[in-house]
Amino acid sequence: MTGQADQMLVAITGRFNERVIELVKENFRTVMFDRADPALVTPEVAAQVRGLAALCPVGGAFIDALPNLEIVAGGGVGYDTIDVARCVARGIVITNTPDVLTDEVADAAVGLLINTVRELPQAEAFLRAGRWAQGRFPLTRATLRERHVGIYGMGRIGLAVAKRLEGFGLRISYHNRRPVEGVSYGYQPSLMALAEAVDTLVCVAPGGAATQHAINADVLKALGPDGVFINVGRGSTVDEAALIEALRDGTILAAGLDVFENEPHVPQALLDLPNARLLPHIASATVHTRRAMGELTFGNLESWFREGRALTPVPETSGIVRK
Ligand code: NAP
Ligand code: 8YV
Repeated sequence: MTGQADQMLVAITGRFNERVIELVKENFRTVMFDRADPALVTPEVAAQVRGLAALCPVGGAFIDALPNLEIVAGGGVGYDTIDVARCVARGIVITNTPDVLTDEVADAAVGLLINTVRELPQAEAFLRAGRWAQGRFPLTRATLRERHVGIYGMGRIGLAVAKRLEGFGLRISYHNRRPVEGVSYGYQPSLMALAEAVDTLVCVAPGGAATQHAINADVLKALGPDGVFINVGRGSTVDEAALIEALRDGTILAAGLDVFENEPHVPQALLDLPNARLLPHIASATVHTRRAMGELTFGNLESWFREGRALTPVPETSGIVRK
């Protein structure tokens, strides 16, 4: 970086991507925080921080503790855990990591769907427990055949999931706030209408106030007793208590979840359910893709301070330019 970088600090909050930490430390004067807690920021540091690599949730109080902050570079594509309203009000640009993780997350969504419907993890556990010699693994009740899949959030990842499932010969419909141009899958004007039309719901919608608990008891009931629910979007989008009830009483058949309301805490009631396949938020978690995400997170900081523009600003802050 140029001389101006010597006058400033880039803060890193959280640790979830080592590649970001490595690149930011190599290129900027850096200050690290285990969490985005304003009580950890001294006045001297606060005055110098102009960039932030957000590798954990960042609330408005932390943003307001940094009066000269210009950019918050988020480490993932979802940015529901960054206080967007505060950043917009302060003229701070937020960036995320679109595209570089799309295929990885779509692969994981399809894998989770197959595991949920075909019970492959249970079949492996049966074999490993030495039960095969005593008899065959029972036939699974569910099949992917003839399923109608509804995608809630037909964006970059939703489209990649749809393309994969189309290759499996499955019928696809979707719901977004607006129909996607040039997409031939059936559009439903509401999430409820989508749930009524399909038997398999894949959530790839962003978290945040607009989608909070959108997948509720009524939506789950509409999927029916052969219904399967897959979530690789955000845990906040689901009423988890309603989902537990629906899985417990057979309102739906099964669920596959990579995301939860209160991560990393997963309710015991979900852990106890045999018809729930549960993953610890790993849909993008390969060395290859986390490296690409890390390089884009850093690339945004580098481009902002070197060129005066971010590479991938989120839509809410795309009009903000460096003064
Ligand atoms: P994207 O391209 O922005 O797609 C999001 C889609 O959701 C858009 O089509 C959008 O369409 C729709 N949407 C947004 N708000 C909505 C609402 N209130 N009601 C209905 N539809 C809505 O984003 P992406 O790259 O595909 O990523 C999607 C999400 O996946 C991320 O935000 C993140 O939460 C999650 N994710 C999870 C993992 C994981 O590890 N599990 C990894 C990556 C991403 P409209 O604007 O037309 O409504
Ligand atoms: C990350 C994700 O694991 O990009 C996203 O939105 O959910 C995942 O790729 C997450 O951001 C890490 O906190």
